[in-house]
Amino acid sequence: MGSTPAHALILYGRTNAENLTPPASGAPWAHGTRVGAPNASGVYLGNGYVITANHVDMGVGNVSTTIVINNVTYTQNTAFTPCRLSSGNHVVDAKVFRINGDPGLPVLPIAMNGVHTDTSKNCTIIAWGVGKGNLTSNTSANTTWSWNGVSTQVQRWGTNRTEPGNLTLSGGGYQYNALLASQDILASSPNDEAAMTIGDSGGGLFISYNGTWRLAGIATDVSTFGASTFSGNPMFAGSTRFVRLAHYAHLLRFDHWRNHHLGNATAPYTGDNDSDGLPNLLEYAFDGNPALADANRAPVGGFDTVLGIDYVTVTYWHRRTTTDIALTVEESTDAVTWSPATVTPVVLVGNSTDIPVWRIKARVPAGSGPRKLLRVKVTLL
Ligand SMILES: [Ca+2]
Ligand SMILES: [Ca+2]
Repeated sequence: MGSTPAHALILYGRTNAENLTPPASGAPWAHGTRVGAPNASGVYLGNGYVITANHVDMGVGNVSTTIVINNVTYTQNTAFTPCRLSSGNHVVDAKVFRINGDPGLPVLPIAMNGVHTDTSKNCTIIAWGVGKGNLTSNTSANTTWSWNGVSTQVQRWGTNRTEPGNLTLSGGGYQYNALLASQDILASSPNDEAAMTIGDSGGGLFISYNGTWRLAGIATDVSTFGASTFSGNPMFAGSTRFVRLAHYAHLLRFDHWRNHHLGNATAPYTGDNDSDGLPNLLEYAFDGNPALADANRAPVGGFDTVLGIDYVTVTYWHRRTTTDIALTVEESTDAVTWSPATVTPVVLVGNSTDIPVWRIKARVPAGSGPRKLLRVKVTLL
């Protein structure tokens, strides 16, 4: 594939001063996120998590210095290492990171695989990239605009339509299912027809299902760099590729995970189909398989002595792309009253963006009492 990072929207029939306010369609404009600087886009998922393209440069130290959501600037939560999505042998050009603070926005629905058709659908794209530059070509077959400078970078929306068919993209170290949107001047709303530019990487593609807007794609790359061509002829029209999020949302959300593994998005939290003693919610948090007896995913207790200090420990797996649970270590002396423990975590497996499942040992000083108990508590947000 011709792979070039997508970085804002160019609209076929509009100026850079248009489509800068929430669209009348109700598409989730407030969730559009600026990831700067360097400049790119993202989508606010809820619960303090933002999703963007994995290839987006977060900046020095993997930290974005300017995150703008709904006109408010946030800082990145540096206690959470940004975490890439991967599933089976698919290495996906998408990652999640966390912010400090609460934008007060609801959890954004995501298209569910096998439930919400995402191909051949009208969509709205929201992102922060540069706008239109000069008209560089205008023939009977196609119309091309160059991309403008960073001073035109702003949050903008446009529309498009996803192409039919299954598309798997490979290249640049990535492989993933993708959605494709091409720049068609014969579209139903040609003036709002959107092409993506530099700064749009990580922007969201949204589809409305019976009035509910769902995130369906994360922008990853464009067919041509530096200029965008609109055409009524597919041979000439440029295009943008998106991570097809329905195929990976089971890494992000418990209902999608249940749908993916159990064929039932509302399977009980406490269900234990594989009789391995781990209920569904814990299988999700610890990256277990709810259809395979894999009790080795359960937390394990132990003892450590470090520099003469005795610790009790609990070692557990954590799928870090989960955006709808909180995981805390609690301690007790009587197994009746539990309180949050002050832990020293040690990452045994993971500790990088590219390893989405970490194995973590949490140490708590044993103290002088007769006993101390630890547990890992998983709360669905
Ligand atoms: Ca189980
Ligand atoms: Ca299991």
